[in-house]
Amino acid sequence: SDRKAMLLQALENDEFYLLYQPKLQLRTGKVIGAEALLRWEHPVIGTISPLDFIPFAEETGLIRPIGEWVLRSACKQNKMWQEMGLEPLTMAVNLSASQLFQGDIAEKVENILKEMELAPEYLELEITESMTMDVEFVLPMLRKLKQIGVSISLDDFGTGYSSLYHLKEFPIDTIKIDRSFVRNCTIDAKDATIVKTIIAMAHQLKLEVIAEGVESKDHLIFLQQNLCDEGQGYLFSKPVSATGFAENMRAFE
Ligand code: G
Ligand code: G
Ligand code: MN
Ligand code: NA
Repeated sequence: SDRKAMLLQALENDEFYLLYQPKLQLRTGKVIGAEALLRWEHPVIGTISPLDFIPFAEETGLIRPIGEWVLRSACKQNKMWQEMGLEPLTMAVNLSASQLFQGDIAEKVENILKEMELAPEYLELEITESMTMDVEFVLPMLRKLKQIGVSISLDDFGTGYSSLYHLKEFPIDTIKIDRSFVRNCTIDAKDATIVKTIIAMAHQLKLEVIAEGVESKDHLIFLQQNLCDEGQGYLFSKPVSATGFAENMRAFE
């Protein structure tokens, strides 16, 4: 189809790029990681959001080469930042469902880390609950990935289905509280309770917890008071280019 040809061409013509958003340790205010976020710059249409092409890329199988491009580029960038002398960061990459259903995803990840000479502790994979339909197949994949030494976070936590089941079964390291709960946590008692309860549950399960969509000083204070480990959001930085990110890091230091 036309759309498939367009996506293939995008890969060939280097129309994809990544933006990076910092993750901060809330206790210290230190930047400890980054999330890589995919963008498509089409020569005629302009910037296209992953929301508008990832589902199609999944249907057509093109998510495989695109996902591999994202992993390789994000790991390469992380290595470059280390070589520039920035404090080492954990780079988070979003994995889509069909990438986890590739039988060889762990080998792919391992090869990319080797190729980039990046230690596995500096890579984190964000998975969403909607993708976790077939636990029996996904679980061995996640275990293999964990064996390599990368970490795994459960993205958009609380919005998927049977969240607690996944929390129990999957070898995850971090819960990402969905930004829909964070948005009104300082003004809505229900959201406040949900956020506090997710933080407490994460800690009792010996998991780290990060809040997404931290947009205000009030959000930050609430999250710090409730001992949320990390935060990510427009208050700290919107997603920026690799160059912009490195400049911000230097400014933070
Ligand atoms: O960056 P933005 O908010 O526009 O991202 C929109 C959605 O696209 C988010 O849900 C995010 O997780 C997803 N996304 C961003 N980059 C990638 C990527 O490289 N791979 C996949 N599968 N999803 C991504
Ligand atoms: O689903 P995922 O968490 O991967 O989506 C990340 C997306 O969230 C990015 O596309 C980014 O643009 C968006 N985002 C990041 N910080 C904020 C924020 O503070 N507020 C809102 N509304 N969106 C954010
Ligand atoms: Mn994410
Ligand atoms: Na999310």
